[in-house]
Amino acid sequence: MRLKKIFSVVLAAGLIFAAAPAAELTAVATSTNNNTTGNLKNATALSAGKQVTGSLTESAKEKSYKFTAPDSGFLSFYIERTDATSTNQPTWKAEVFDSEARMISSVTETSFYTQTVMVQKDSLYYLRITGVQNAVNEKYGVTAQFTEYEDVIAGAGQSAENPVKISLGKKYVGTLDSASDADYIQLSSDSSGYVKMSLKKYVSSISAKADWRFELYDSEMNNLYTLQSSYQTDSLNTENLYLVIPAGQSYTIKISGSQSTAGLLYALDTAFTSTNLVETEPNNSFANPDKIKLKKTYSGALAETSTKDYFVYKATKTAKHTVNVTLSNELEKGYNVLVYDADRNLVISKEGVVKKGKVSFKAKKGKKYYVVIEHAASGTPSVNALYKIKLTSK
Ligand SMILES: [Ca+2]
Ligand SMILES: [Ca+2]
Repeated sequence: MRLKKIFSVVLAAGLIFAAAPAAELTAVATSTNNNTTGNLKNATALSAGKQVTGSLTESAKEKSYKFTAPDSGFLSFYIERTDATSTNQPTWKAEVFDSEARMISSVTETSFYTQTVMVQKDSLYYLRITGVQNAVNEKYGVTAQFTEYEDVIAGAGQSAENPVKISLGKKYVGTLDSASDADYIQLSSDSSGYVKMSLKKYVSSISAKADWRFELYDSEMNNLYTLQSSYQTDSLNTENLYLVIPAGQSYTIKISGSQSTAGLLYALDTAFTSTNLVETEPNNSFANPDKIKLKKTYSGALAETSTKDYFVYKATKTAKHTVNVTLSNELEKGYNVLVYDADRNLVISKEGVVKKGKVSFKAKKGKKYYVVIEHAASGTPSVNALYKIKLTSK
């Protein structure tokens, strides 16, 4: 029942977004007018899902409503003409304000949803209805459409310096208010492991194309990778993005969009798997390799930039050794696996491992060997995989 409700609300909102002229959806970030001293102060309280009817007159040209979120979730208002016998084509303007009377959105139509906003528990929102055309004495109905969601990414004033902190393993829903809006989301973990992320449209049946830009940064805001979801094979989903994280490190996700994504809900999922043996970036050259031991499995991921991972092994015996590499999912181009000796001479390499591969070499006891994982030479660097390496010997 609840799922059905979520679906219908979001679907209807999405259809309105798709159909309405773009200019009407432009969000206005701030308003210098202090609207709380005007009509908003006397706003009528709305309860979720319960329609309230009203009409405007010559003397009362606008009416205001307010809604207090009972929980975190997403909110839009629905306004419709309720007098079926009227032959007029009334149009109303509906403006949504936050508790500080800053305008969030403005839509002008006959029957319509306002732009969806993500809301936190106990936050207050105002709706102001003004007549635009043929609206005098026309009856309308107004409904606060509120859908609870346990983990909503909301909050004004997000920036790289002030990101929203999220917990790994939970699903989050967010939205970009306008073409210039961006969400900054910070994640970290007390234990080492890897994160499998996905960014999707929350309701994939909405036909509007999502072209979010997904960027991942380390704690010093070095860009690790950037994905434009519309360039992915499945343009509605950005899946299997892996990030290997050592304990205590934090990372920032930036989600930005365009006019077409304004008001669309996105779902961000960050599944976390705890594992002790992970690479530690930066490990991008012979100067800073990760030490590895025989018969242990290490997890790593390649970013778009800083594209190599170096590991070093000191042979415990003279024998044939094998580097086994397994990718979490099959890639088109894959990764190269290279082995160098202590003098940095290439010993052996295997190019373009797309799912599983291995290289063997003869190691001498006490000597150092480097194992390097890099993107296959040609094509777009693929960041949609986790790799595991394990060194074995005869
Ligand atoms: Ca790496
Ligand atoms: Ca690296």
